[in-house]
Amino acid sequence: MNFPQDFVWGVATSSYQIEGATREDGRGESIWDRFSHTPGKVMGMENGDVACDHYHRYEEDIALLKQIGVDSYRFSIAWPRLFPTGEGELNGKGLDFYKRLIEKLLQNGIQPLVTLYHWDLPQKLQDKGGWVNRDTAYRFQEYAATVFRHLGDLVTMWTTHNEPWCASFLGYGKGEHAPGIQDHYAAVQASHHLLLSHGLAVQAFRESGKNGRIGITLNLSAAYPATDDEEDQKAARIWDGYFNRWFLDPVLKGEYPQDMVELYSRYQPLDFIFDGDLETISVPIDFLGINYYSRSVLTAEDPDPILGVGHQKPVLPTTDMGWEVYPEGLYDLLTRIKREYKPIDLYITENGAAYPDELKDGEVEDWDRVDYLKAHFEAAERAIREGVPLKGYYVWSLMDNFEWAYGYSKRFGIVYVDFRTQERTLKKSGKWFASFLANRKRSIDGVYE
Ligand code: IFM
Repeated sequence: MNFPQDFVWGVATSSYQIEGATREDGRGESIWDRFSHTPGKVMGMENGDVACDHYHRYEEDIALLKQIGVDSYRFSIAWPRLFPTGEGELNGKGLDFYKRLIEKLLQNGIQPLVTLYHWDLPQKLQDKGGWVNRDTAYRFQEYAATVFRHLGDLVTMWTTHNEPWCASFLGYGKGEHAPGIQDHYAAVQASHHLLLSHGLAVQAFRESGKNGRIGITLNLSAAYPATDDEEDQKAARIWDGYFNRWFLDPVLKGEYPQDMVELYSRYQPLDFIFDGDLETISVPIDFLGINYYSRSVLTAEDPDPILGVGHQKPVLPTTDMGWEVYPEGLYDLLTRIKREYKPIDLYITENGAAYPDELKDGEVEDWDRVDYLKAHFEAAERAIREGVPLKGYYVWSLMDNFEWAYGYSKRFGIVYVDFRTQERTLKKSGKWFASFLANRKRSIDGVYE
């Protein structure tokens, strides 16, 4: 594979999924602490109290990053570590942890890509309505401005939010994620406030005067109709509106997709969208982060009550999440964004797969993950050859971790974690990625020429 010389390769994680130490050094409660400690919400009643104990083992984890040979590491900051109640006085000890982490990364020549929000909202803000409350967007802006002030000389790549679709529709609509609310209208409202807070944070970044680039990470799916039938095509269009365009359009075009506005307004008026909000949401960003895992195939059969669309059952091989392996979808998605939206640098901020890995005789033979990654790398390379401005690629995830409502039952890492001992073992996929990066480095350095 032939990627541009300045292409950025990395791996990604998030705070609640790996850090643990949820009650240490003044960290406040987050909605995921509350949710995971509520019976029936997470498989096996598991939680992130200890997770990968990264809070204490970050140096060991940076050594792993170094061993793999990545250029960059994407991680998130836990808002309640900095502001235990979401606002007010800064908790210096929380900030110090991220300073130590970032300094160590830089000493090792690894560039941090920092996500400001990967779902761990301070519980105290949820008590006031969370993302359904417009005020949360302004609290986020203050939190973001503080982070830029203190870390903005060390970090040059930022994303405001990770996957606002999950934070809103899984958290407030389906209730499968924290805070566990099941109300479609609340989810639409939450999505708007998340997007608004994104724009406000971008403004705060520009006002901070710090050098660097800022964007947002969206989880996007390639949506296809199950057949050529007009009704299936309509279903695919609606799903695309719900999952992709509802987030892409306001950020990149400054408008919500009209078909979805009409659909959602049938239930209740969208009167929480104020004049000027869309200008804020669409303030120019420097790049768009895309998380891609699988495709969605839509039918008019067996429709859900809100969108009126049904999903075709997987017909292709699936990962342990039940998600179809479909690298072509990544190519389709990247080329479609280039075609339909204004030119913008793209990064794949997450891509990877869960498989039921086993550690045997010190090895994890996860060849299915190697195949998955290789096929997706190839799809990305094809898109670049066709002119897509893709600038980097982050594998999800550095290590096995707390997979939200699935607890520790799904392993996404290229590093295996024994959650009883916290021992880390580089899987075959980690070794494959390391040699992919080493070969690339050798060829860039001209060793093969
Ligand atoms: O683990 C998650 C991550 O937190 C967000 N994107 C999808 C991953 C796999 O489900």
